[in-house]
Amino acid sequence: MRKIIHIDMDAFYAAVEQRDFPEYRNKPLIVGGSPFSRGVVATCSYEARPFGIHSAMPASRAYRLCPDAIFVKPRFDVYREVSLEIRRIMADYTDLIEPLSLDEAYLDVSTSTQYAGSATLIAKEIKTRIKQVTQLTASAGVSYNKFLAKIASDLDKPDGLHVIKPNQAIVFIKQLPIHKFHGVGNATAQKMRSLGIQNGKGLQQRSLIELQQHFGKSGLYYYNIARGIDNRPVISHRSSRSISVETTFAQDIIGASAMLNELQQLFAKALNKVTTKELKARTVTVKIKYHDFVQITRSRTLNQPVNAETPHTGLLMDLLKTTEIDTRAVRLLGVTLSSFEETLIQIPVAQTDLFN
Ligand code: DCP
Ligand code: MG
Repeated sequence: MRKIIHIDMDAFYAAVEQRDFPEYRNKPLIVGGSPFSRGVVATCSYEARPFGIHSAMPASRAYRLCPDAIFVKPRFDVYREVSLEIRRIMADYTDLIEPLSLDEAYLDVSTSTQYAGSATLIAKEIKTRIKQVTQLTASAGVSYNKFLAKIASDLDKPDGLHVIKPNQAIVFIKQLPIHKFHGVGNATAQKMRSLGIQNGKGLQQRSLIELQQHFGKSGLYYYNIARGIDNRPVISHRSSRSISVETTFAQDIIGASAMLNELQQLFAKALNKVTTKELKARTVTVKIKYHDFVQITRSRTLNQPVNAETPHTGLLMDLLKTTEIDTRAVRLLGVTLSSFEETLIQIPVAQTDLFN
């Protein structure tokens, strides 16, 4: 049986702003968007939540719900700094850390030695140290798999610590409303409700074949999580050696400009994934599958890691020039980023000493 912790910071961007600007404390604060713009809310402070404001809501709507709210711009550099601070704390307990975003990560502490291997006490200490170092609160979920740990971290927010033990899992899942299942989006939740599945109990009552008929490949995942089974490993960024995104076209495409347009989007997606994992990549590979399934790749390794400022249009074009895209139709395009450098490794030793 594994021991998984999921850590998620509370009202992350908003909490950082309230920490750095005391005048925002105890007030409804909205990060991202402005009252009369078309932007959206990135997040809001807990004081703003009773008004019904939440992430991804149009800022104009948030303003109507709470005209007294303070709107501020996000400061991503600061959030990234804090994110690195919390990752460094986590790294003292395990190498198996899988960040999902700046404020969230899974930890597999199955073989950790602190507190005689008690995941609950380790989670408690991580929360305490995050508070000491960043003055921010985090919520932790502890269980024997990712699915349950992630749900648990949400249950006692803010500043929560919730444990779901193996013998509690089935009963817990039974009462869980279907939209709270991670991996069940709005559209799927809607579909499940239309099938009479309201909660975990409803899901438990469906056969595997039924679920596969309605939800295809995801059917097995739903069948398993309804029974508290989730064997997905925690994959640390250290263990990933490349990140790929690809797309197969409904209709084959032909010609450099159509191709370039697609590749730019794939590149942006891949770069986003790499950045989320706190990695930097130096090699860009383009994959092309022609209409007849013949597949080629072209790559280039740069001296500097790629980032949003990299003149990638020229780079992608250079790679395309050595292919037959102008004469052969293409059914699939992909971009892979590799040759990783890890952001965490670059932290000077003197700084890490702070945590010893
Ligand atoms: N975020 C965003 N856009 C979204 C969702 C989130 O920009 N649609 C950003 C802002 C959040 C951060 O990511 O502060 C973390 O997202 P969470 O979903 O964990 O939300 P919070 O940490 O803000 O609140 P909670 O306490 O509910 O976790
Ligand atoms: Mg959060």
